[in-house]
Amino acid sequence: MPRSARTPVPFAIVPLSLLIACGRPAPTHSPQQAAPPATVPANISHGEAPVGSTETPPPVDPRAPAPPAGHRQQIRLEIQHATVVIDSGVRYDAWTFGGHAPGPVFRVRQGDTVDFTLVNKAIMPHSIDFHAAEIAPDRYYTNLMPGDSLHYQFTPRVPGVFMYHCGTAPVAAHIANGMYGAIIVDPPTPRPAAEEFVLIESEFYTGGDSTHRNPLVLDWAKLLSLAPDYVVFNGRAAQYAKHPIAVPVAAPLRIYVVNAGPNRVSSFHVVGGIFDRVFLDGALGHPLEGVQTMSVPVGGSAIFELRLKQPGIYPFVTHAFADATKGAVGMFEAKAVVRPQ
Ligand SMILES: [Cu+2]
Repeated sequence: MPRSARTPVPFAIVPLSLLIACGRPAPTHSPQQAAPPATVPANISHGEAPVGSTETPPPVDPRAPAPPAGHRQQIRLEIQHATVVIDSGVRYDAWTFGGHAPGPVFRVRQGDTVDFTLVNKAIMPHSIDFHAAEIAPDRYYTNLMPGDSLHYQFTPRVPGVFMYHCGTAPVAAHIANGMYGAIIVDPPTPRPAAEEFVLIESEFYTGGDSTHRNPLVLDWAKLLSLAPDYVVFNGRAAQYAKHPIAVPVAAPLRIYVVNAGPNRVSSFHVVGGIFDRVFLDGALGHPLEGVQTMSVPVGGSAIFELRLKQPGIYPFVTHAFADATKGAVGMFEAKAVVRPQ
């Protein structure tokens, strides 16, 4: 649909809290303000200003990877220090799995053999902790020296979506610097077909060059104060507000949400929707039903299923709105499916 044909949404029906959350760009360096913003910037809003375009893909594809073939899954990860973009024009000196923060999303099946290799191409020790595995940390989650590699196998027993992260001390610094990702473990009988997305919530605590000429770096004092500058989905502030995720109206949606933290609990919510089912970690046969908002603890996850009943734009947020204001906001754009005549 051409942008000019988009039906404007009257300003009056947009909740004030949402406008504050969506309208204010994430702070660039010094988030502590004495008063909330009095005006609504025009970059992310509803109707009266552009909300982005689904014709422009978001920086990070939120779609879940396809289920794998076979029962032996090879996973190889390289640890790299890399500069990543955490907001428009804001670069961050990250520690990563695979050059990006978050690292790649993996998908395996319950009972598969995961054949895992980790290679440390960074200049300092790192490690990896798979929440989907049940193995001895002192044998497998050990520090890997620069240039070294590690190889082992594990068999995921519990279906769900699980965090992985660097476990090297101080763990908070390694996670805050970008060392986390997600692995989906499918049950033996696949879940019903749906449009599937992965959202990894995390925080950035930034210090360093306030002019942004150089990449920002971790501010340890902010981290210990639980005061992030950015709270983001998939590594970048408000990217899916600027580039809404197109979905068919009324189609089944499944959202795999992992909260990497390292500090802030997520209160995941879709404005205009009610979750038909929420699966907490491995609670495959015991979903919660009819849920408006669900906490996703740091280091935890949940799988959300819902349908967006009418065409329109549906923000998703952490309903802890200070964190949404800092970038943990995105939008689904539910569109009618045009079938060929
Ligand atoms: Cu690390």
